[in-house]
Amino acid sequence: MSERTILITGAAGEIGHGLINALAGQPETRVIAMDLREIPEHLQHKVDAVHVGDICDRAFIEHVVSLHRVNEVMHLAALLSTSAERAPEQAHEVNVQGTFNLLRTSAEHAQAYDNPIRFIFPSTIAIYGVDPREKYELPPIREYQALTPITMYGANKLYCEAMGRYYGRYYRSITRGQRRPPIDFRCLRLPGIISAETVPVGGTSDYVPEMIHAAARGEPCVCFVREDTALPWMMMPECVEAILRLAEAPVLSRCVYNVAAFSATAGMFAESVCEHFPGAEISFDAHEGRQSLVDSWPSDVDCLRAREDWGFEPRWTLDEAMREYIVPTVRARYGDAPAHEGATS
Ligand code: AKB
Repeated sequence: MSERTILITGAAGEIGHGLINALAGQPETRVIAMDLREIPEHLQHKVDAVHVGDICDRAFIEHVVSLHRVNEVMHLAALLSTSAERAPEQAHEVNVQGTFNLLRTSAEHAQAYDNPIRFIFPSTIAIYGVDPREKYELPPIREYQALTPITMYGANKLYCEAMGRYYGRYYRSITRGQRRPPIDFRCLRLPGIISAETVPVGGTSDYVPEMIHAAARGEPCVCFVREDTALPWMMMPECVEAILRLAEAPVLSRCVYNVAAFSATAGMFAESVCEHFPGAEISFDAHEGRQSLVDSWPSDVDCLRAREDWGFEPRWTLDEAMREYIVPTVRARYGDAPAHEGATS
C-alpha cells in the first residue's frame, strides 16, 4: 500500500486505544486521531495529529479530511447499544448522520483526488434479531440471516452498512460512467469485545469486561444478565488484528463480515474469573431490559467468509485468553488484587 493517512474517529475509545498502539511507528503510515473528547496524554505522542470535535459537524469533518488528505478511515465513533437505548434520537444523530457525514465527505474528497478512500466500518452483532425462544437452537448465524435488529444501535449500524455498500458499489450508478466508486467500504460485525486495558462504557456486552475488571480490583460484581446467557466474543488484540488485516487485504468480493473467537456464557466467564481470582464475588441479577437486548443477539456467528476472503484467524479460546491475555494484563494494570473478603489462600 502507498503511504497511508488514516483517520481514526472515536480514537479515545477502547478500540481506538488498540488501533493507535498497533499503528504507532508503522512505516509509511500517518494516524489522525479524532474524538469528541481529548485523546489520552499517553496516546497523543503516538499519532500525527489530534482533532477534538463532533462527528455530526460536517464542516469539521471536511476540514480534517482535506487538511490531511486522508486516504483511509477507521470509523469507530458511535453510541453503543445501552447508551443508544437511553437516548435513541441522539444515537441516530451520531451513529447515522455522523457516518453519513463521513461517507459523503470521503466520497467528495476521493473524487477530487481520483483515489478511492478505504473506509473500515465496525458493525455489530446487534444488527441481528433472533427469536429468544430459538436463540440456542440456531447454528452459528450467517451474514445474511436474521437482519431484524430490535435496538436503535443495531438499526443504525445495519443502515450504515447499507449506506457503505452504496458508496462502495453503487454510488451515482446512473451517472458515474466508468469511474470507480469513491469508497472502498469494508465492514466487520464485532461480537462482544473484551479489553483488559480499558473498561467499556455504554455497551450491553459490557457485563463480561465489568466482571473481569471488578475481580482484578478485588470488588464484588453483580452481572446484569442471566448466568446462562451466551454471546460470541473476542479479545481486543484479536479485534485490532482483524481490523488491520481487513484494511490491508486486497480487493474483496464482499464488504460485510462476521468475526468472533468463541461463544461463551456469562457463567463460563464467571467460573474462569473465579479460578484466577480466588474469592471473586460474582452474582447474577438480570436487568430485564438489557437481558432482552442480549437475548435477541445470536449465541454464535459463522466467520467462514472472513477466514476465506482475508485470512481472519482468532488467537484464543476462553481459557487461553484468560491465561495469556486477560489475567497478566489486568494484574499489570491493577497490581495483585487485594484478597477478596472470605478468599481462601
Ligand atoms: C454493545 O454491547 O453495544 C457492543 C456490541 C455488542 O456491539 N459491545
